[in-house]
Amino acid sequence: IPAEPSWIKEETEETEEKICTPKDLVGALAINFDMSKVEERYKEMAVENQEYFENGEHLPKDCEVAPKKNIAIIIPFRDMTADLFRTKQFHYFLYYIVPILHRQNNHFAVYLVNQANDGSPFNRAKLLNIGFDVAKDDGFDCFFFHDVDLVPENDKNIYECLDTPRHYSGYIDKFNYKLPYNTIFGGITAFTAEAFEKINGYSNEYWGWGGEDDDLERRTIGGAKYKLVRPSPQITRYKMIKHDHETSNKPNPNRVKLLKAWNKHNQFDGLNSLNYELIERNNEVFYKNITVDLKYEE
Ligand code: UDH
Ligand code: NGS
Repeated sequence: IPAEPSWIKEETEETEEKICTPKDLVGALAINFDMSKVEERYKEMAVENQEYFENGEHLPKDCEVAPKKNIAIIIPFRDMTADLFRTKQFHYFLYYIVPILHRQNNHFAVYLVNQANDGSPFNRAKLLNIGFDVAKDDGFDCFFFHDVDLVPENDKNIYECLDTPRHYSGYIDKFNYKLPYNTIFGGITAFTAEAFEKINGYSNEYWGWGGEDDDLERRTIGGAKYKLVRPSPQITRYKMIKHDHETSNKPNPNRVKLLKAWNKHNQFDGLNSLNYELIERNNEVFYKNITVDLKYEE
């Protein structure tokens, strides 16, 4: 049996009184992505925030974290761009999210789950299942499945898990802060471990762009009968870092067929069929860096 992580403490009467609460939230934030300034800004953020981190985890001070507030932010990732544009997006993401979540004052870690460059198509959903698997093993109990290019515009957009899973990124500048369609479930979702296991996680079978998020919606709403819940449209707004769609992530020609048959494979395709190889794992100051082989078979 692995040793309990040091931040898991027994509940006592004293700790109940010292539950962590957000500190100094400011509301709406000015977000802008000037790509020529990203590394400079990232360094500024690093100097100001590194003291709050240990082993790639943010630890709140002088309080106890409530259950479902040990938050793992799982980012599906592969950067095959010549100018390392996805990596720059990730640095902007950290530049904005770290101070926001520091003020929200919880225990959190960002997991950057890298798909090894072995010629396989990108598989966002499988990377997210793997991030869940690793982070749950590390003791986290609240999971944000989070695209790298979305940044909250308001720090009152509280990152936490309720019993019902929630779609966080319904209101994005790119879509004029309107839902492009009612059942959209892409971008960012938040699940407790119980809820994610109940739906068997994502399908592992979506190789290439599209459909895996709609499949997750079918499992969550159609299969497990959760209500489709989104936090406040006024507060939960996101800015997307603009970019071209990468040629290395072509639309998946099988996605519509797979999606139509979602309830024929959800029972045996997901967390319970997840196979992968962990190639490398390092704790950086602000995140946990994981590289995995997805075992792609043509
Ligand atoms: N991602 C990578 N590398 C890739 C592709 C995707 O890291 O090569 C990650 C990244 O976290 C990104 C997420 O997967 O935020 C989703 O990628 P996406 O390209 O599906 O979505 P995004 O919102 O772009 O970045 C939407 C482009 C619309 C393309 C329409 C195709 N018909
Ligand atoms: C749907 C895709 C989703 C995608 C959404 C928004 O059509 O995966 O568009 O895409 N579903 C299928 O292809 C079956 S976006 O405009 O953000 O690129 O998330």
